Amino acid sequence: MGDLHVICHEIPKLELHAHLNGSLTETCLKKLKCLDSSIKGYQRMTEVLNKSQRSLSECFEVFKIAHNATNNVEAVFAATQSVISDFHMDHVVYLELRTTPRAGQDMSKEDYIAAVVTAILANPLEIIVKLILSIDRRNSIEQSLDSLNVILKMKLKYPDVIVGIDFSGNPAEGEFNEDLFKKAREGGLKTSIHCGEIRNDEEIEKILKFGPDRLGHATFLHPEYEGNPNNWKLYLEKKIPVECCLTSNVICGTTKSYPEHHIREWIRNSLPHCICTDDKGVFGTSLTKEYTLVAEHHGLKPKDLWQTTCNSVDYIFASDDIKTRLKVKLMNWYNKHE
Ligand code: 6MZ
Repeated sequence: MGDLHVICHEIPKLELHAHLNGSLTETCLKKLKCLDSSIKGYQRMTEVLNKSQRSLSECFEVFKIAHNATNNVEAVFAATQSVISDFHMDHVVYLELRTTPRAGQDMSKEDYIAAVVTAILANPLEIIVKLILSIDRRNSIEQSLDSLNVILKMKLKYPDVIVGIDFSGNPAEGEFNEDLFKKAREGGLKTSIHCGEIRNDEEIEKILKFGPDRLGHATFLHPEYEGNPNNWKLYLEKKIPVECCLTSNVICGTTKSYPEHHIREWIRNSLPHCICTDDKGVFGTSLTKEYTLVAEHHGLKPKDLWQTTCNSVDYIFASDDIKTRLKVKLMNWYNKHE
């Protein structure tokens, strides 16, 4: 195996934690006919973000620009196509895209979801794409229930595309509601819950007890975290796969540095995890970059990265048939590059 960055690019990768509107590049915003002044604002904000650590709340300001650019169905469709194409070019072969259904100019939440699904179904590229729909934590319980009902209705219409539900948004706002996600689970949705992105031991405990299929970030949940040690014990009982997003955590200042990122505990203890981008547009990253960073800062060899990818196949929200196809693809790749 050769040069690290080249290998990281070539490995057929799986992206399991990517927010649609956080993944938009400037090129995509231009295509969406976003105002020049907004694109300049986006450029300025992402440049500032990528030069120094910011607070999470500052990072959340950037999403507003992307949201303004995707407030009609044509733009949502085009944005989805563009993000799928970017991941395909980064050699991602399986993508679980997530997004928060939003009503806008002449657009209902149903229309928003339908636009994303239509773009996924029309995708001609060699990349399998599934959809996870997000509930924004800042919503009231009534608003969240309304979103959930829409999501469940659309799940019945597009059962093969809509596979899961996510709980995300500014972690400083709102709280996890177990009943809501129980209802989602009963409706056939897999659950990926943002957990412990900031210190919040009570919520982490609640989420772990609920037992989602996957956890997003899990930053303040590791053996060296000085918070509630019972949460780590609880985690070890459940061993829920964690979606690790290094650059996002470093830029948002929830992790001090790449070498200190909590992925090291998951690697050291062979705990289930996958490497993800979170918001590749906002944080100026790619899955290839994230793989390279994990290799550089946590001593993983290309074969270990390949193994991490193979392990991730077991955590996806898709059929056994798709899992088998992905494993065959990864095995073939390995045999050619050994
Ligand atoms: C929590 C995040 C996030 O849904 O409009 N989002 N939520 N933590 C993060 N870490 C930085 N990054 C993105 O994509 C943008 C939305 O995803 C959530 C936020 O709610 C953000 O507004 P969509 O496609």
